[in-house]
Amino acid sequence: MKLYDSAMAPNPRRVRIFLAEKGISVPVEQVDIGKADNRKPPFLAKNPLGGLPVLELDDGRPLCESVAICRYFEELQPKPPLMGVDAADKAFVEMWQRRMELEVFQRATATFQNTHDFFKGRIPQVPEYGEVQRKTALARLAWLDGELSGREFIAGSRYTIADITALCGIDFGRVSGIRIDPAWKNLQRWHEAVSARPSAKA
Ligand SMILES: N[C@@H](CCC(=O)N[C@@H](CS)C(=O)NCC(=O)O)C(=O)O
Repeated sequence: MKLYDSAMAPNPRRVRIFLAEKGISVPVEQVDIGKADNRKPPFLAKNPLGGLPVLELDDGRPLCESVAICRYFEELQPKPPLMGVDAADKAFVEMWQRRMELEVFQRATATFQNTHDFFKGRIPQVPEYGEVQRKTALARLAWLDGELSGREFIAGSRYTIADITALCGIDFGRVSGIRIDPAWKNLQRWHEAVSARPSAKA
């Protein structure tokens, strides 16, 4: 199999961290988003939507969507569990993963896409929409700070894919002015802890 990756982009980072936590290594090929190589025919044959990452399976099928790729590796190698261990735990991890994706990660990427020069001329931008996303992302971080007052990680006492999605969303948000307020002590404590894991460098 082969992972089509982009070292600078937040979605591929989610998969790289997930793999590092599992201790799995796979062949990787970088795709240059800056040169829009992901929007050209050879790559579009793998993912017509142009998004990274893509995992090409041994039989040649391109598996797209970061969480689907993580799910594949979770099934191949369940330990350490990053997507829950029993019916209720799996459901709660899914709940928090979805919340982190929709409320933090996607708001950070929507802010970037709608306000940053990188996307000027590449996609239609609506800066006002980006500003709304920035403000909402910050409100969600304040909410998350409160949630983390009673537990170590996003979905409970164990590190999961929800932590990975939140970390990648928050770190990517920095370039768009989405930062952890020093008053948010719980979120700060959590961010320091998950950033200190070796996988965060993946
Ligand atoms: N929903 C997809 C999103 C994939 C995506 O949009 N990836 C970004 C990188 S974070 C990308 O390829 N951006 C470049 C572009 O859209 O041209 C996933 O979860 O993997």
